[in-house]
Amino acid sequence: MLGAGSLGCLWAARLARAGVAVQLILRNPARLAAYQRAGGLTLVEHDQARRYAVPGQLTDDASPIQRLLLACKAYDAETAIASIAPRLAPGAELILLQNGLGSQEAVAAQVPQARCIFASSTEGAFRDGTAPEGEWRVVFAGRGHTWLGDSQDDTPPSWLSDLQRSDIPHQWSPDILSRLWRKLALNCAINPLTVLYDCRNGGLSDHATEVATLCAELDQLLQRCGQPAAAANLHADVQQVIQATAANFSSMHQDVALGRRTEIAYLLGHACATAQHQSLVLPHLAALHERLRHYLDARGLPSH
Ligand code: NAD
Ligand code: KPL
Repeated sequence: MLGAGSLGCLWAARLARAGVAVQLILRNPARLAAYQRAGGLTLVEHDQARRYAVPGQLTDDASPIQRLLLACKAYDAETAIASIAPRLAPGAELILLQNGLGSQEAVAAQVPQARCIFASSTEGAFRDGTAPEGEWRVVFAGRGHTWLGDSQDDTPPSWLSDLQRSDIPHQWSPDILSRLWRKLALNCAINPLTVLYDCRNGGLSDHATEVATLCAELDQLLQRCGQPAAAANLHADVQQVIQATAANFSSMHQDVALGRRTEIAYLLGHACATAQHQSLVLPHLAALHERLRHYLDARGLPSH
């Protein structure tokens, strides 16, 4: 497991609980020492905390890697994979848990000897930094599902049974790109506006025309990219998500509120870059991207 953050620790704890051999790869001796002082990972589920003594190791450990779960943010994925690339065994398998699009292909290009499996997850977890275990304590905040797939090869990997016995709800999905595009479109229609209007998801019902215009342009983009299934009923789905999550702050809103870098480049940035590449003019999406970039710049947050 490389990228021992919220989602990575959620996966590692459940795998360890089921007896699947898993190790955390940490990027430097200071982080490894801090992890060892914490005595392992703590997973909080239904208000019950349990610790799992998952072994830790450094990126430059000598042992070869056959199977790797990459769970860092999209903007860290290329650097993270470069740090362990020499350790990948021939035919190694990588599961890429990043949200958005763009990072997965960049990673796959870096490690042509490996099979890259893309994942899209609706599970929710966050690190409870206030606890004595600090960042090694992860709260399982939202039940969800994970779709996994390989657009180059439909064959499901044999280790899906490990996810089954670890109670990680999942499905092998030959149309993983469609799933990732659909999630990207939902995130583009909702998240930037919640940041710009500084509101919960439900607050977007006051901006219904703007949401509808963005959905129409996202629909055009998905059609042009050969993803018609990802475009089907997009606007209705966006409206339904806004209602169902009305009381929540979007993940991008939470990042900005906490002064954390967003994954803008792999969401709205990727949508706008793809439109440009396809010579497709989407003025509202481009203007939204520009407004969001200015907003982030003004707060000293990366806008790319
Ligand atoms: P996170 O910030 O909690 O964890 C990322 C971890 O990766 C951090 O611990 C960081 O130190 C580590 N990291 C970064 N670069 C590294 C490197 N070079 N070497 C070693 N470690 C490195 O992030 P997260 O919330 O777990 O999100 C991971 C991905 O999953 C994101 O793309 C996110 O959008 C997606 N996602 C998260 C959730 C969630 O609930 N947290 C849900 C669905 C999807
Ligand atoms: O995934 C989301 C997020 O906040 O990132 C939803 C709830 C779908 C809003 O776009």
